[in-house]
Amino acid sequence: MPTNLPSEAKRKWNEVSMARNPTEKLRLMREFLSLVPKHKGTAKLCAQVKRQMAILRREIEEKKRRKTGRGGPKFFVEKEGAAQIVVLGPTKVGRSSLLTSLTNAKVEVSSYPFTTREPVPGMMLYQDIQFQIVEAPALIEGSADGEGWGLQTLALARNADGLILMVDLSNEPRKQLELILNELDKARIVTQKPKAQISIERKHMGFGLRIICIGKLVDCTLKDVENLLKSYRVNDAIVKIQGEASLDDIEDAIFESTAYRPAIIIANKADLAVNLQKQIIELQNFVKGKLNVIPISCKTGLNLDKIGEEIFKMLDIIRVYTKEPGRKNPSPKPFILKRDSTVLDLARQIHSDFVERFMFARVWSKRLTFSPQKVGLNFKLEDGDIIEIHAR
Ligand SMILES: Nc1nc2c(ncn2[C@@H]2O[C@H](COP(=O)(O)OP(=O)(O)OP(=O)(O)O)[C@@H](O)[C@H]2O)c(=O)[nH]1
Ligand SMILES: [Mg+2]
Repeated sequence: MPTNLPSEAKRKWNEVSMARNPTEKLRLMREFLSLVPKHKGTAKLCAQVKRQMAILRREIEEKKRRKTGRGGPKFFVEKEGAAQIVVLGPTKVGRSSLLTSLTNAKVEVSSYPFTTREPVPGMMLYQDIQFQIVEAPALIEGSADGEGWGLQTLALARNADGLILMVDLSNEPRKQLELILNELDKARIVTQKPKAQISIERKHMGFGLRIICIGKLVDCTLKDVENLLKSYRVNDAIVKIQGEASLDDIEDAIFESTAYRPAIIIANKADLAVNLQKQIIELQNFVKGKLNVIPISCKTGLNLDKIGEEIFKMLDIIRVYTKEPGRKNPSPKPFILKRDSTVLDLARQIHSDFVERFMFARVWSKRLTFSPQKVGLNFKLEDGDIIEIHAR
């Protein structure tokens, strides 16, 4: 997004980023837009800012409604269990049917469209952990531009740990998938790990600019990045750059970060499919084989027992069982960590001062030639490992 914005506009965007009050933020965004010259190079940016304004407007409305006690749908679902998975799809694909098949949730299944109007959570057991499955209201074309409850639905997806993209095999599934992916794209949510991952965390005045670059800068130097950030008055922040990032990627992140959410595609109503095999291949080709497509039927129960494992695989997580020194058995409740986590990551999760007090750990694992093995903070953990940490 090479926009070449005038410096007043850049300065204004900094005011937007720093504003905490939604009404104030909205006013500043309007002022920002008036400072942006309108041409082809800025069209995308303007659309994006307008979308952010629409989200803010909704937020303000919702707050007002809650104050006056007029209720209205609630769009934030507190996370529970090992991960929160949001089920997205057009109406009538069977999102409620899936939720009732997999979880304890009570939700209405009906042949009428748009039955589910607010997010409904339920807990699903997978081996020894639980996933929270949340049915989102239906997506429609224009959801990302504020149609229906689209903005809240997409905010729900942004907040999730993973997504189920659900389509109906008896009703043009490829078109349905295209719709879902389009709306996600507009809302800057991607389902494939982007080349660059950039986060900008604003800090108080006087903090200074800290750029942490784990990865590679493409076509630019660290100095260029610093100059760009300074031109936007980003003087006090922690900027993390992962992967392969270009200057454009960093400019993009100043306006809105791209959220990466892993996803699987669930193709429901396999019992009604005319040519199941062919349809599944078509869907796989459509996403260039980058997302898993699982045919299921909520009616016959086909493949419902495979979903837990698919979710687990997509999340790229591992379970680690801790054991207190002297005890015989590990705790039955595992810690959930990202794949490739080390003993250090685990120690941090257990307690903030655990790392300083750490002496050594013992790990039991099937993959080790002998167990237990004495290890240090850098030891890489794997799913199923049992660990005993010795600390001062
Ligand atoms: N044949 C068949 N019908 C199904 C299947 N799954 C769901 N249905 C039917 O599809 C219709 C819609 O199901 P819901 O689960 O309510 O769909 P939804 O996606 O939650 O829809 P909304 O919340 O209204 O947007 C209902 O009539 C279900 O009985 C399936 O696997 N096979
Ligand atoms: Mg529903």
